[in-house]
Amino acid sequence: MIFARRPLVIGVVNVTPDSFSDGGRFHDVSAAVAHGLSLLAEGAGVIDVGGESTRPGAQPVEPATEQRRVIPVIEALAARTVVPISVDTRNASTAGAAIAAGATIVNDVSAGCHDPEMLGVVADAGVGYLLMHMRGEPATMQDDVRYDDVVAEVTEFLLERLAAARAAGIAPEQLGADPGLGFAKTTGHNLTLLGRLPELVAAVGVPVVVGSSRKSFLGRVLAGPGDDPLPVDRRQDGTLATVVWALDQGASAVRVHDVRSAARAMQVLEIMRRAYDGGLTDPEVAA
Ligand code: PMM
Repeated sequence: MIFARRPLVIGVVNVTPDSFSDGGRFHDVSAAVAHGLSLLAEGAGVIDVGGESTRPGAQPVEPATEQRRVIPVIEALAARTVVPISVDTRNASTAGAAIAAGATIVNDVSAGCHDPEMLGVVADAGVGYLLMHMRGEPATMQDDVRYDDVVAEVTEFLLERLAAARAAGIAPEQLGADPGLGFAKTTGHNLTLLGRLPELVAAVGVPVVVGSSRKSFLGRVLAGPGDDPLPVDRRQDGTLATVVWALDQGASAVRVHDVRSAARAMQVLEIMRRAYDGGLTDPEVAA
């Protein structure tokens, strides 16, 4: 499965009018395709195309609308690259249409809880399946943010959904898991999940993907005491810190909007890892 080829930077293309981070910027097909191609040039190892905003409080989008947004973009990108295209959807019909258009990964923020057909569609197609932890629906998820031990409870949920995916016929090597930063979690929960990431990685037993990019917990950490959270366009430094941390602490992939900086940070991290292992053989690097 693609996520096992770590480390990997997943570039986000949101074809939505209202995503929190980039809503409206790539809403038409040609802008979204151009953006996807630029993320590929910057080093994305997967392009994740979504047509439904899942920001806290977002209202659901009809699958037909979602498909009108993402299918032409996936078709165009799949025709231009061999890099895997993933579709960010909770809807089985959208997943099926995206697979027919060339997507080889389904990224489901509901982990198969939203649409009972989802696991079967993915199993039949034999594509990758990234399942994420969330509670309820994006419209209501921030109403349910109580945990006794967020790492244990998110891990338990992921294990249960991974078992359901396997039981539905999805091959184990096609699976990835994501703790769902920002989905039904407080700032403290998000930071705890990142801080204790190695525990979660060890427990779930499949490649772990982390999506911290531009999320509001970073805006809160970076704000001065008593200040409002920093706006989305001022969270890049924080994003990069979490990207490096997540990859160093065992994540296989990071899902980001700014691919260039994540890919370059990953490149430096990898060379430091080789140096740590005593494996620097490239004369140019060793000189
Ligand atoms: N976050 C968002 C959307 N999809 N998928 C996964 N697997 N993990 C995430 O953290 C995630 C996701 C929300 O961010 P966006 O609106 O900027 O895409």
